[in-house]
Amino acid sequence: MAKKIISKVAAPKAAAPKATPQKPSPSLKVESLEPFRADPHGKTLTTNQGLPIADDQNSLRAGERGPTLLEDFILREKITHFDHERIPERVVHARGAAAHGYFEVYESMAPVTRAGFLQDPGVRTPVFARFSTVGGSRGSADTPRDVRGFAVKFYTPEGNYDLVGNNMPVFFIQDAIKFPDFVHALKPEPHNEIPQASSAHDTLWDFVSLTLESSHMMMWLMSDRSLPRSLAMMEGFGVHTFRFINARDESRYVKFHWKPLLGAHSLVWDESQKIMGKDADFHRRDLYESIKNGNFPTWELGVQMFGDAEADAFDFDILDSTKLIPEELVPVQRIGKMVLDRNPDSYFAETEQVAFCTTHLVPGIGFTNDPLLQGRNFSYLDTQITRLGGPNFHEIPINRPVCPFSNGQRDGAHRMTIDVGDASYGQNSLDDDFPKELPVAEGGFATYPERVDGYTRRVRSASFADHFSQATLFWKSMSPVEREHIVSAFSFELAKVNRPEIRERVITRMLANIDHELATLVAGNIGLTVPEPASTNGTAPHAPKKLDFKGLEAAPSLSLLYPATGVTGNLSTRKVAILAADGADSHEIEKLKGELVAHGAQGLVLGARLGTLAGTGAPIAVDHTLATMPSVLFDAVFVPNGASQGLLHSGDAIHFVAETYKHAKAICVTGDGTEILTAALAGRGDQTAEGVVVGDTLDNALDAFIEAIGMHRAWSRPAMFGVTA
Ligand code: HDE
Repeated sequence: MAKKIISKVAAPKAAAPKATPQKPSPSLKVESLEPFRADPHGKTLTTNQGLPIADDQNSLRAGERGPTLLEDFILREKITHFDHERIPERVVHARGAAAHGYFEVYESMAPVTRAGFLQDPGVRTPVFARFSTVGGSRGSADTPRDVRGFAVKFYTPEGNYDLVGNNMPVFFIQDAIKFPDFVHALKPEPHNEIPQASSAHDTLWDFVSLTLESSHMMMWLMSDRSLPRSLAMMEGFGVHTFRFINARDESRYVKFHWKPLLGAHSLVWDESQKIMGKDADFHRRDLYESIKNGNFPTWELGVQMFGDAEADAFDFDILDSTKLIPEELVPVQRIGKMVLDRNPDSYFAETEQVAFCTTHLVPGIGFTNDPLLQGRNFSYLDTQITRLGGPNFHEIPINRPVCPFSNGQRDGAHRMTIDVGDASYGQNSLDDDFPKELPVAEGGFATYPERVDGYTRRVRSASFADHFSQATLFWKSMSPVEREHIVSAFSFELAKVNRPEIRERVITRMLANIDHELATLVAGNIGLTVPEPASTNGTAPHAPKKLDFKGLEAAPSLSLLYPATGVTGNLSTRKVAILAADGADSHEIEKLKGELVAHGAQGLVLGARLGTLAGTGAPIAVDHTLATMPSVLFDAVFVPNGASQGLLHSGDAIHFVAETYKHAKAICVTGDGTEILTAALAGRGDQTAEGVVVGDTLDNALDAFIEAIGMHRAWSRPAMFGVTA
């Protein structure tokens, strides 16, 4: 069936997460459909009023060496604009990267929702997705230990719908009134603005050890989920429970999920820290390059749907954002897919100015009384007014709905629309009462008529009282290597906390109530012992009773090693370093590069210097120097036959292979390339370890190497030199 494209944005044919790179949508087409997208090509340089400029190199002076004249309005216009180029960065989620794409539903969801964009598999709805870190400022690095924002704007014919989620399914707090406290504790400390983009400091741990509702989320934050390998390799979650409402006004609850086709995969902490220094733009570069190379990031939209009876049967409250519903209890149904296939042309105009609001809703989707969501529904509109300078931010091109919009709102800073007509109020007789309301039956929005009853009180529901059961469930659901990483993460962060009483409080009040082994291991690493589980903030009793998840002891789908979560075997967007020197086997290098491209991956030749190397056949072009591209920026390394003489004296090359081994990534050496491996392992690593492929020639090593790269990491590989990854 021919695809209908419902907007100004051209969409490509189909997503190919693997294999053949695709061409992004041609920008020319986009430009002709989006008149505000300006291309300077072929244009004359002018002032903002259109005055052609003859000299933009020199300001107007009285005499060749004299003072600059106030009369120089061209200079003043240019500098005045420059002086005002910055807007306030986002209070949280300041650092982000984004892309355009489309969403299409697999089959009509009409039985459960009347949302227009979820009705017709023949329609592609344009989207703009922005990913972000939370704590760091706009100029901070991409790979700190942090939650990632996952915000998607759907440009539907019924208005913009924003699904503003994260890459973790729960949150730190239960009530919006705690959000400023949490963010103040997370952000750099107020007296010296240290540390940047890091949770490893006193105020954060002070807050969470006193606000134990954050226990579950802290487990996620200390897990590998906070270190995504790439933005395209992370899951997304709507977090709150929302509603689907169908044409018969029937409602059911829904939790939203984004499932990456590349699988969810993570970096290791040592790597993440080094990447912050070696390439602070690691994630945004990967997103940009993947799209440029035609390897379009793709997610499936999943929903967990359930009714009141199921909600009531849970031991926890579905309105509590510190709880998730294990997929093992309510399966995730995949209902459509999102493909990101076009990079923004202007970071500022698009990625920075995009304004997400949880209140940007379409008919067929509704809120619940989750107190966190209710607070967010106030916050997002409010924050945009400061950030984007007034109430007309919906007129900025990236925020404009693709459908007509009309109402009596007028004036305000940066008003773009020139409204025609005498009446800016309703009801009016002057303009025949236009714009008119649309009855619900014809598509007008109606809030779901939920019955609400109760006394006006400041109270936390008793159904929100348990803070540890799901944290324990998470711990029990982790594989051994993920548990090791969680222990290391807690140990690292607490070792950075200066006040001993805070360190102790985390052990006794939080970890001891989650799992005794976890608490003991972390305590041991920071020089403490674990007493009996201590009493908590008064909401949970001594040694709190654990909730029952219908007998579920663990939820395997939460582990990154669960096959449907950490999908393996897809090499798309992976980067492989080829260490080369004069004498390297040109044929092997060409062959590997070709094979990688066929898998949607890339092989890049690294040498001591730029230029070409004398290979055994054709000259070998060096893509990058070893000094600029360290191992942490790659997924695997190949040392071809013939390169060893040139590389053996290179500390960078030996370190490269050793570090790749340490981070449990795939290694392939052929012929005399083994000498580099031997030098790198220095008698302490294991050449037969998982993910290390040694071959006489590439021909007999290639399949095993491709498989090893597709595995993401060789977790069984023993830690080298006693340093864990
Ligand atoms: Fe946000 N959050 N948030 N948040 N949030 C913002 O809005 C807020 C929460 C999330 O790429 C702000 O435009 C409150 C949960 C994302 O532009 C602000 C509360 C989740 C983004 C704000 C929360 C999120 C934001 C800052 C607790 C996951 C970035 C700038 C009640 C479900 C969107 C802005 C983008 C941004 C408030 C909690 C996700 C201040 C008050 C839970 C992905 O309005």
